[in-house]
Amino acid sequence: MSMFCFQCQETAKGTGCEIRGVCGKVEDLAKLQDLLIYTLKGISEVVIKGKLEVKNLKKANHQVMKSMFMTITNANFDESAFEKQIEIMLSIRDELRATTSGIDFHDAAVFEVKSRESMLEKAPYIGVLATENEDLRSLQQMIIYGLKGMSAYTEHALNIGKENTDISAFIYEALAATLDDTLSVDDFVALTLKTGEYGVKAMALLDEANTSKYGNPEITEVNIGVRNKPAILISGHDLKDLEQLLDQTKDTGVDVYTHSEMLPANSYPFFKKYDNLVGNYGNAWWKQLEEFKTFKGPIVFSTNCIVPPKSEEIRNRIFTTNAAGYPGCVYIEADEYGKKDYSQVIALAKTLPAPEEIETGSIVAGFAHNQVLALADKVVDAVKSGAIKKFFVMGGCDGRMPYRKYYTEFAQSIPKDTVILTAGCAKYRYNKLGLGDIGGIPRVLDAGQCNDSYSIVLIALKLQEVFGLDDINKLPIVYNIAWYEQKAVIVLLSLLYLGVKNIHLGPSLPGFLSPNVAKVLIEKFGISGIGTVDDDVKIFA
Ligand code: FSO
Ligand code: SF4
Repeated sequence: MSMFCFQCQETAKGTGCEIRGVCGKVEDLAKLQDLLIYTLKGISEVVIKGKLEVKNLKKANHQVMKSMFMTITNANFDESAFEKQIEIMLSIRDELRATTSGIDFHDAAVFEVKSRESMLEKAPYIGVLATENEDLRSLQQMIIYGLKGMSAYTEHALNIGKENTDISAFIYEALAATLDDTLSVDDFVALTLKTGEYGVKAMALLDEANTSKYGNPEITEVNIGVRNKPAILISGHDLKDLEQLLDQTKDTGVDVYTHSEMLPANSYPFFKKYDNLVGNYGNAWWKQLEEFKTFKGPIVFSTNCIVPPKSEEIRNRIFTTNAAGYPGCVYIEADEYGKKDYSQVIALAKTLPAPEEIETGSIVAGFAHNQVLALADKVVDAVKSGAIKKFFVMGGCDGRMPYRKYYTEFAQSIPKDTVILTAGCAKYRYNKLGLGDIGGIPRVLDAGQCNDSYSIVLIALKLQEVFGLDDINKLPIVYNIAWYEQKAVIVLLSLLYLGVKNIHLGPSLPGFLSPNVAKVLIEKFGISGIGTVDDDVKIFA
């Protein structure tokens, strides 16, 4: 076995990528990512055992977030970026350790590597499989994956100037715990729920950052057609990047389109002032290779999900920033104030043709919590009158595997008196089906990005309050969630922490769940997989 990774839904055979990642991650990249995580565990132990004041560790806190984010599925394929990040983190670790004394540290807090070769030599001993007990391994990895998702969300919030050092303190606590061999399976089950608790805090922080800066999303018809001007496509989740790109393209004759998880940006009042924000181009992340060919212009990846571009022509048009990276593509660095210079992207756009039309018309977005709560009376009346019988929470991720057509067929097959609440790129499986409305309430209410699952939780809590229910699980809501990568893991753990039961998780249960851990999730939380569309529609109806 040359590598081992089982962090995403598309993991080979549902058990683990051992030769090369289905996502395109190769052996050396996998090793460098493992070593980076190991280094973060070491830093965490120094912080925890050394009782360091997390509030004073801004540089470490931010770099830990970035490092975690870099290792999310298909965020960063650039081995040199990982080598550099490991060096940065080792120097932070050593600086912090130098402030402590008389403490006996784990190898992760003291090991040294001097070169890429020594990094690659060290890696096979510290990866996922180094934890021999499969239940401990399963729980520890689930926690680490949750922390990766959490770090992604807190990094976006930080880019808008909001942070909560309690979340960083928890990240240290949880990562350090994975080095502590005195902890039991029960301890890690408790830590898993605590990860969900901090997941809620992270999503709330990002929601606050986004809405305080960009306003509350509002119902918006988002154009999915094109105009006849050169343009830049911006993908990923980072709204600050979109803001800077729009500021810099204003009056240049270059248009901007959102892609994939950036679609919800069109619903924020702040972004409506930009005439050159045309709308959304294309679909979920996995269709990008096809859609980048017809888009023609430059593409900015503000985060994952990158599909390795096969052609040099497309690689030359891809720019990355934040935690994202791809070898051979230009990386746009922020200056010390977080400002980025997109001039080379804009200059390239001017030399390229306008996007080719692949769709026409519009889709409706913007049903985040504030907007839905503004319609609360209407929604409650529709439920009381029986016009709406049930809500299906179908948020999460999309993916490239053909079996994901389940979600399209499921959305088409559920009764017409039901409403889908969605967030994340899973929406692309059913947001263009024209599923109609119920008394003016669209049957697909799109709350936004995967992190806006927080909005769905707020909506559920509001409905619970309005209907005077003592348990969120008594609401007429069914959870049929799709997952792909680690942001979905933190969303799931957050829902479990909030007491949501009987979540159906598909298209397959995570490969990182050991049989015993899966049993705990099934028995304690009623988690289950999915079946056929026909069977599930009957079960859920
Ligand atoms: Fe999707 Fe990718 Fe948002 Fe993820 S674009 S899969 S869970 O990164 O983050 O929903
Ligand atoms: Fe495999 Fe997913 Fe890991 Fe990529 S991220 S190596 S596809 S398990």
